[in-house]
Amino acid sequence: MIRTALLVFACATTAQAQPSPQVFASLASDLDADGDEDLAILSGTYGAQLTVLLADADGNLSLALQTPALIGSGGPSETPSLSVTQQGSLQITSSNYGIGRRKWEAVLTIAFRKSNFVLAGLTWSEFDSLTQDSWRKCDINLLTGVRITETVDETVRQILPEPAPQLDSLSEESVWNFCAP
Ligand SMILES: [Ca+2]
Repeated sequence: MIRTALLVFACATTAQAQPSPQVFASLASDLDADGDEDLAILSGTYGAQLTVLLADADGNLSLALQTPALIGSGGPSETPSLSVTQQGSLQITSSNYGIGRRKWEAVLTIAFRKSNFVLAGLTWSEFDSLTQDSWRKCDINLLTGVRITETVDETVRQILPEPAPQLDSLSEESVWNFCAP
């Protein structure tokens, strides 16, 4: 069932206009902790968007989430990836070490809370390859609101007022803004 769904999804996305969206990664795991294996797909062109299909007890998959692009799809040889944490949350990792001066890597942690998928955590690191000591790191727990940013000069701990945002309300820009200076 999951393999068939992935093939149908891949054919549907590659049939669209140029530049063709592609499937960057897919992963089968129980994402809503009901005991049935679900399917997550990361796809897009310049940005990676997340699709989640949840399985019922008979193994039938239904669309539970389809986000806008949440994060850049990175350098040409750096494919965004999906993984699952020990707690069962989904993680999207994307990076750009290949193009331009600004190098970056981001990890988005997505949790299932109160029947919704939310952005629960975000880590971001970046540096300018032509400027010494220009690195900057950001680590946010969006369930608690704690944001820690680090540079060569300082570490700053803040509390953000917003709760964990639902994923379909986000964009690449709004995800970045959580970590913006
Ligand atoms: Ca499940």
